[in-house]
Amino acid sequence: MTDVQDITTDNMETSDESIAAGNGVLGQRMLRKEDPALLTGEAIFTNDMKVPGALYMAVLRSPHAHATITSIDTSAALALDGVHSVYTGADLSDQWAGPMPCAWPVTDDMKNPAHLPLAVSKVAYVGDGVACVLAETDSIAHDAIELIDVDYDVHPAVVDLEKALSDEVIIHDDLGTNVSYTWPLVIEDNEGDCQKAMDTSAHVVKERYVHQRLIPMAMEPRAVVAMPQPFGGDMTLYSSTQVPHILKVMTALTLGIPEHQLRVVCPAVGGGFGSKLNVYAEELLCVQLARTLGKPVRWNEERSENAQATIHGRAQIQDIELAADEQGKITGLRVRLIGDMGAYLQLVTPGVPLLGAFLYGGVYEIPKAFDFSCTSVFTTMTPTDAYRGAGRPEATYAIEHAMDALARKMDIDPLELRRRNFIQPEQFPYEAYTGLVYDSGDHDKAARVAEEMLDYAAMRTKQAEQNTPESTKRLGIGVSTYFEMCGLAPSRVLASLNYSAGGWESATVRVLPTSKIQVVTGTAPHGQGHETAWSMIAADKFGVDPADVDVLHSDTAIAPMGLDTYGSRSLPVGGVAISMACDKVIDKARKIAAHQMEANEEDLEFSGGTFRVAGSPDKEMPLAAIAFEAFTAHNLPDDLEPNLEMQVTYDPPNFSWPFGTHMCAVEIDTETGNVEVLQYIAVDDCGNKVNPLIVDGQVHGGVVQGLAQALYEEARYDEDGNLQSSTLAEYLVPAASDVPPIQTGESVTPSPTNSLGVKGVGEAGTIGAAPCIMNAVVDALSGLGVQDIQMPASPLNVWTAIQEARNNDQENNQ
Ligand code: MCN
Repeated sequence: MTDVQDITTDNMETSDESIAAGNGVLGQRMLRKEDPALLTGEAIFTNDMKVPGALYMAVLRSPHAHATITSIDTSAALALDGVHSVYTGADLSDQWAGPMPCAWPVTDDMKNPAHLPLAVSKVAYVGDGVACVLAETDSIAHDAIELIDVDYDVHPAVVDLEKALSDEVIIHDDLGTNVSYTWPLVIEDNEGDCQKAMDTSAHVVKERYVHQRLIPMAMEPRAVVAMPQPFGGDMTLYSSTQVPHILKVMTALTLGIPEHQLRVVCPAVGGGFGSKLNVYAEELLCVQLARTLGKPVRWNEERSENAQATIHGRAQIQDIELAADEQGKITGLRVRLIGDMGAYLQLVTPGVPLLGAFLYGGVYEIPKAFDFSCTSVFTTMTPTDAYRGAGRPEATYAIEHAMDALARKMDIDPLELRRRNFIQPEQFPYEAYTGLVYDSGDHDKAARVAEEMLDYAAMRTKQAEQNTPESTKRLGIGVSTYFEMCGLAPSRVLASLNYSAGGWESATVRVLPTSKIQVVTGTAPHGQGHETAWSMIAADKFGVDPADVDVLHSDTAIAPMGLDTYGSRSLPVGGVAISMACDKVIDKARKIAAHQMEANEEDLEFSGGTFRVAGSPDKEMPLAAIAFEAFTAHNLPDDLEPNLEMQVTYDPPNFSWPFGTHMCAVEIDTETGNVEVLQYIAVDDCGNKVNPLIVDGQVHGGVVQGLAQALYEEARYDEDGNLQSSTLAEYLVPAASDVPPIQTGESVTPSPTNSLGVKGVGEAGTIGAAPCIMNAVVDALSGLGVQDIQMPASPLNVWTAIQEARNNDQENNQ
């Protein structure tokens, strides 16, 4: 068990020694290679780039949530000194070969409104782009957009999901409805009748949960530089994106650019959390205007602009019914979801609720009496899309919060209720009620580790003593368990969900003539430490120091094939591809070594970077010598191509299924409503770990984002559709001082579906944390009659819930 806050340089130095020996690199807590440049300000981000002759773009955004543009006068902006040009949506409307891309048309009849990089006749949210200015400097461009005069005919905003469903105000006239789609998860051989379970089971809980909108708030807002290359039609797009490859394909399609003439590069990227898994209007505008003008065009997003113009996450209403027998064994589950798409469909907007659909059963043995459907609607707010976890934190919240409600109803311990329903280790691989197969799991083990770390029984005793009717400091204990679905693959399964891309990843591994190693990956890290982790995988395979491995990524000219980084896929798909490519290189090196040493390939052993002939200790050949032989090609086996380089494209046979248990203790001041998290324990089982230090960091960051949803963050809109939390003064991202100590516990259940035995971890913390904390909050207050609290459990929301419970109590006693 490791306390994240206990990680010292000392224990890393110990690890580094064993890494240097080239043995057992995997599993070491190696410091991240990429961090010195990031921490000392040496790393180059897109907006740091010096681009001589570039024009700066600023975008004029709609101040209205829903309006028809009746006229635009750009003359004053054009007259400003330093302004190069001004474009309205109408000026550019014939420049696009296609609309803004949506890659996930979840149903055949899904409604997708016309969406262009700049609105032409109507705007549908505050922040919708209306016109853009190109100028000599950023500040002139921003001054100029203030001078553009736009007349609007303002229509009512739609910020309430149920009102949106009523179609009282239609946002996109041509669609005739605000409903984008309804998607039911149809369970084949559905023997169990969900309604029958609800009608006949001993216990049924029926709950409504509302996931507030969240703003991803990556540390670096978005930035773009589009640079036409001299002497040719080629274009380089630099973007703070997490999907350079997807961006390249989609930009080529949307702008009609021959794909081979487009290169996408991500300089250092300061976080994304899903918000940079997209193709944005500003990327398309910069490329198109740079093409038209033959000059570089750049754009840098401001923080408040980021809050409005970059996608939001969550924003769902869940109605969940959970039925159980006398013993608490689940007998049926029904979920009705309303998803808020915002004004338009971005890249994967419609698919987000589907990603959760398969996880409403949590880690439990669920009968096929499962009934799910999701209806997604347009509103006049910023489009939503994938935000860390994308659908899976929402699903986990629903089942885990409902399990607590059921435990309260049955008056049994919530951990005990969970145990009665866990899928048992011997049942894996386990075909779930959805037809998907969970690869491996040991839920009781993860729960036991967390239970011991919190000293659950002692904490319950303390709670019973502390939570007297007079107490103003009430203790709450939170439990949540989860199954995650990540590393989304194989590609043909994604096809069955109508997803337009595949789930594979590509890797090239080459041993250079001087025996240094290059790994080329299709993943695109933006904070996950891939340079370190991928170096460790290759170093472990070749028996070298990770410092001798270089990882090349995030440039489509260098890593032409890839599907990038999201969905905690990079290790279980991209990392495994690297491992497989290393094996292929070693196989080739073996042929050269056998040829040179006049031995049989089968007699060669490879360890510590050297091939040895079994039984002849003096006959050996190091990788360095083989690499040079492969380079000179003077004496290679017949039919063997020179050079040591191999490529692999890996399409995994299944998703990867991480799981875990989180527990926490909170103390609530009933007089102020303040929630203090006293202790937080995260046991996240992601199979074998490449680098436990990175894993802890990922879990730590993820937990903070779940805690942020539970206690702090909320994108608030007024009824006219104005975002009221567009600065960091109003949108409460937790500060370091708000973060409790987070302890991570050890549980390792390897995945049987890949050779490294790994599962993803990038979203795990976020998935476990919000239900854990909210369960603790309700646990602390249920003795006062509080049934539930709307997230975020801010002091005001908590205090109000306590007062309401007291008032209800008084009314009932009258
Ligand atoms: N890892 C490991 N052993 C495991 C699992 C993972 O050592 N068993 C390491 C990997 O080698 C990798 C890191 O953990 O270095 C995360 O790997 P993985 O779970 O494959 O996730 P991805 O690299 O695909 O990252 C995506 C994931 C997502 S979906 C979001 S959102 C997210 C996240 O990662 N956004 C982040 N973590 C983030 N971290 C930072 N700093 N910034 C973001 O924007």
